[in-house]
Amino acid sequence: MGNPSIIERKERFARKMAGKAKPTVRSTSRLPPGQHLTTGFPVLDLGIQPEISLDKWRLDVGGLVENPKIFTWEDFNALPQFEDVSDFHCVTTWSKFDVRWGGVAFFTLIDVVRPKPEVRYVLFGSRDNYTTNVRLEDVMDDDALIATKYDGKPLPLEHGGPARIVIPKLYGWKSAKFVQSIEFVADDKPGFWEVRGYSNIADPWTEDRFSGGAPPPSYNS
Ligand SMILES: Nc1nc2c(c(=O)[nH]1)N[C@H]1C(S)=C(S)[C@@H](COP(=O)(O)O)O[C@H]1N2
Ligand SMILES: [Mo]
Repeated sequence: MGNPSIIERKERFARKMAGKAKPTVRSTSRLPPGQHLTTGFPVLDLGIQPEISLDKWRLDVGGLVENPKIFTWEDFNALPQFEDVSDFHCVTTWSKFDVRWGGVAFFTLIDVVRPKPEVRYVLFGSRDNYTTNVRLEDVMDDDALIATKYDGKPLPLEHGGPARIVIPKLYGWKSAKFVQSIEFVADDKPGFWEVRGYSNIADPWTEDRFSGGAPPPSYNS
């Protein structure tokens, strides 16, 4: 008795892990509308990069799950490791191709904590007090992960280390850096940018940038 939408998507993930599935193609054009390609790796944050030592680091995964868990760094890194290359799209219009992430696949985490059938959304909390929300189906793409590595090396603090979320198919603000909590819930709860006029869904392929269509006052970077 699991969450039916999870079971459905797991098959594709299993094929990818077996090396039998091709990378996800979301459109005929690799660059979503209104985006331009960057070769650097811009840093976007709220002006805070909260440092934490690995022995103090915890990841609290709970909500409507069969097996809530508070991971230490050691526990978390003992989970099966996943590496993947994906594209990253920020709503401020830069996109970066071929970002090589490493860490724990979202599917692996879901296997451990086992969300209940009524779960429909996932809420993320970060150590800079940032929050964001996504639909359960969004973390069940085969390229969503909790990243602890970038380009084969420990994830640098400025990019959200020691661990961050990566959900390539949504605008970057859904990929919480400095993550400290993941909550599986039945009812949605808009996060930091979502309450400030950014789209709840954040799909780059339909240019779903702002709720209501117009830029909120904070959009100027
Ligand atoms: N905790 C936290 N996560 C965050 C942000 C933030 O300010 N705080 N900014 C978001 C935005 S707007 C983007 S585009 C990406 C940027 O990731 P990068 O700095 O590694 O490029 O992180 C997202 N995750
Ligand atoms: Mo962003």
